[in-house]
Amino acid sequence: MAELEGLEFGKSDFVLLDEVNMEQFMENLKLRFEKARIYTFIGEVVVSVNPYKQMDIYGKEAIDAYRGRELYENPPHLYAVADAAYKAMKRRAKDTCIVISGESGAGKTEASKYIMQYIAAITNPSQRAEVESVKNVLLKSNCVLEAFGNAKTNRNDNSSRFGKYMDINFNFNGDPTGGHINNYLLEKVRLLRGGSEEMLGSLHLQKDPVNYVYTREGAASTTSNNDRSSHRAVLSALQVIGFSKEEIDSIYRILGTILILGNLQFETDSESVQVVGSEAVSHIAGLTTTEPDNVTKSLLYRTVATGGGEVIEKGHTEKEACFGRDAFAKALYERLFCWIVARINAVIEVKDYNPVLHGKNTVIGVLDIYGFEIFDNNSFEQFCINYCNEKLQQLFIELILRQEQDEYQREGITWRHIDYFNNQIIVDLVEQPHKGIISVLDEACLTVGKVTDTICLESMDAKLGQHPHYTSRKLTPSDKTMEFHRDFRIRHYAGDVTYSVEGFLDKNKDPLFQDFKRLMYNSSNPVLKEMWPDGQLSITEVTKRPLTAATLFKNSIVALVDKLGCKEPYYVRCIKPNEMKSPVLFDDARCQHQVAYLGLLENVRVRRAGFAYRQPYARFLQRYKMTCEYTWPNHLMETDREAVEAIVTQHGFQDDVAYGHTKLFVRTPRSLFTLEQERAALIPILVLFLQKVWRGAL
Ligand code: AOV
Ligand code: MG
Repeated sequence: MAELEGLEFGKSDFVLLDEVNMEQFMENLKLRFEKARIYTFIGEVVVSVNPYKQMDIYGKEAIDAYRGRELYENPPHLYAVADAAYKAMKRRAKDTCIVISGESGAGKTEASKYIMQYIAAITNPSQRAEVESVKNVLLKSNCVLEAFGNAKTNRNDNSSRFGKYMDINFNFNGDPTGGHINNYLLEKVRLLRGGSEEMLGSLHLQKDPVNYVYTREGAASTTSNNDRSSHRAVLSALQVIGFSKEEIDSIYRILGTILILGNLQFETDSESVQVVGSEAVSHIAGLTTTEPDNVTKSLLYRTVATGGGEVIEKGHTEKEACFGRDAFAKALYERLFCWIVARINAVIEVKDYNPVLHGKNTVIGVLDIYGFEIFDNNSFEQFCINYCNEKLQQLFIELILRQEQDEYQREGITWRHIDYFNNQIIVDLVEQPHKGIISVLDEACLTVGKVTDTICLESMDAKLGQHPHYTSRKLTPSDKTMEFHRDFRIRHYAGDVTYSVEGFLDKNKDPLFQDFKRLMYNSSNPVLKEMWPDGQLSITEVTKRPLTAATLFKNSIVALVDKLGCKEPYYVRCIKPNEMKSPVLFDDARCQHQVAYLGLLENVRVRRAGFAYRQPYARFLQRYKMTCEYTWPNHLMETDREAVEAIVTQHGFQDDVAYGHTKLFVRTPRSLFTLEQERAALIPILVLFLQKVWRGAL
């Protein structure tokens, strides 16, 4: 392996460490961060440390340097992995995927954007218009999805509140022909600021987000100049993607409705619940093109079918009305988001692809999902997010191991097993049928009668009390940091998280009164109607219990993992250097914790204990033939493999290698180092020699 940067920048591949231990790993990681080398390889995996400052390493020059090159020819970079994934796809017609993982704020979303930009930059050299337009939509979709799907949290100012998996389809030329986005949405509600006075006026909105209950919390710290230009960018992106004027108008109307709903209040006079003031209702009716009376009715009553099949209207209590209002607002937002994704998919979907005519259609998938998070108060959303991260860690373990094993087997080489923590046990704790947390939750949601969060927690304690990764305060009353009866704790691969069960059942049921669905379906705005197809069912038809939120989420993540599992994976492992968003602070303890739970040390060990380097015989020969008299300038042996054997033997590291069917495997980096050094020393001599030849001196 070539050391392409000076040693003062540390080792560019952790595999090159003299010894694999935490101390050396951290020393190297820190040194590189301090020298603004934010990327380091572990073989083909890129470890990235969030620089928290703009880096001048993503421009056209960098793109040109990485395009079509091998990993070891350039310093570590996202572009190197992106190119490797692209080459595998193009040369070997492999479906590949790039999985970006790391905790909240570690730099996943930024990395995914650079990767997309790189792929866009290196494809379609002939600038064919239809390919350019696909690329444009793929790139612009990011901006729109971020606007609607990201929000400020304690851990990240631009935190992804949805998971995104984007497939990019390529034709046999290696040019993008389309794509598909899968979104994994969880947390709902936010936005505003930056709209024009005129637009806000027509939506009956005020300019300052502090005026809205739903946006008040996040409103304080952002600067409005930025917001204005971001808003413009989103609008123009929507137009480029092909949203019509009516559609964009509907999007704003829905957002307006949500904000007005958030401020809408109820009061109870003598016997019945009323909406406070009449303005809000008429604005909502106007924005959603529905009848004000119907709006009021859906807010205050629910239609229920009695046992005898009779349909009656039941008035809400004030509490139920508030609950219904918030559920409605959230559902509006969620459906809007899903509709936007579906709308983008309809534009980028590959149409009329004929494999006979066009060759195999291959795919690169890019996964950018919400990272592992721990807040002061963790709820159902964090539970789902962290479960998702467990699944991805499991996949990493599976694939990195499996990939190595497969390769050794394919090449006829014996494999030595390396041990590491397998988080399958935590995955099981959450998702196992009948016993896992999700199944206990679902059971509680299905039980008729009053099941509270606390009762649910008790049944979790009963079923899971013995599990080594589960604790509850009730079971260990000495633990003062947890609240009696209300909390449970999971020992995640990335750390302990205490979840408050409060609200778990409601969030899992995620109930929305049918009346709202019907209200929206009956809107004369076709966009709204399209978002609420289930509103056409009459009350007596709605009998089947919908799947719970946790089960839906689990199913979608299982499907995602299946999808990733059948592709050739490339990994970017992101590390957050500190909690301050500081570009200069390297918090040793925090970083070491991440290195440990991400299993990076084990990753290095697997890579080394097996064979750190492997190269097809022909390529090895090409690079090193100048270092051996029997192979320079050309060898006379029957096969490349024999020629490679000659090089290896001449340099005396025959005990350090294994000969596979098509590749040479080298165990320790040192052997290659020697070769590289010798090669480097020979190059100037060679250049002199060639210059003389050219000048005719020889
Ligand atoms: P995340 O995606 O991993 O968190 P982001 O990619 O949003 O994290 O990164 C958080 C912030 O760190 C960004 O808004 C940038 O300010 C900064 N940052 C990250 N990577 C870079 C980079 N390569 N160059 C410059 N700044 C960077 V979450 O979505 O919360 O899990 O759910
Ligand atoms: Mg993100």
